[in-house]
Amino acid sequence: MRAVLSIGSNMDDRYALLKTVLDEFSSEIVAQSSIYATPPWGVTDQDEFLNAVIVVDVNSTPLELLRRGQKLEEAAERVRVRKWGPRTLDVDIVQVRADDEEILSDDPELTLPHPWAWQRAFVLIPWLEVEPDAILHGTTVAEHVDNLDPTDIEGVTKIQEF
Ligand code: PH2
Ligand code: MG
Ligand code: MG
Repeated sequence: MRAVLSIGSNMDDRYALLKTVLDEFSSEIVAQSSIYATPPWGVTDQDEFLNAVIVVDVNSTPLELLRRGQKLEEAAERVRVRKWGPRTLDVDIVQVRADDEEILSDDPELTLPHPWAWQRAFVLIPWLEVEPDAILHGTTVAEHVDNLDPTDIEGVTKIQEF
């Protein structure tokens, strides 16, 4: 099963926290984007985020993958204070594919594909770097990026290799 993960942090040592995800999946990683600095979306009076996208190839179910991500969030001592608020580490499953078929889920704990990814520059621009031709809701990632507001694109800056 192939999964596209969007990861983000805007507290503490953001780069080191994102790196814990890379370390966890090391041998299962198929592709990794650069690290991007992104303006906070949703709740704007919080610090800038670092975001990246990784593609992993795992032998597990989507829910098992979700649990692995949650363990990393717990290890980062993530505290859920406020929706869209500051976080040490967020590991979101954007899309899952098995034999190139997209897996859909309306499980309230894990909606697949991620409901808002197609309109978030902080997900799409890193994803564009690694899988521009991936299809989400019938449209390529590159086309979703073309449809973003230019000001959203401008705010997203590639800062370093992952
Ligand atoms: N995550 C959120 C809310 N807002 N903004 C940016 N730039 N990056 C994120 O990862 C992010 C956000 C909720 O998970
Ligand atoms: Mg999130
Ligand atoms: Mg999340």
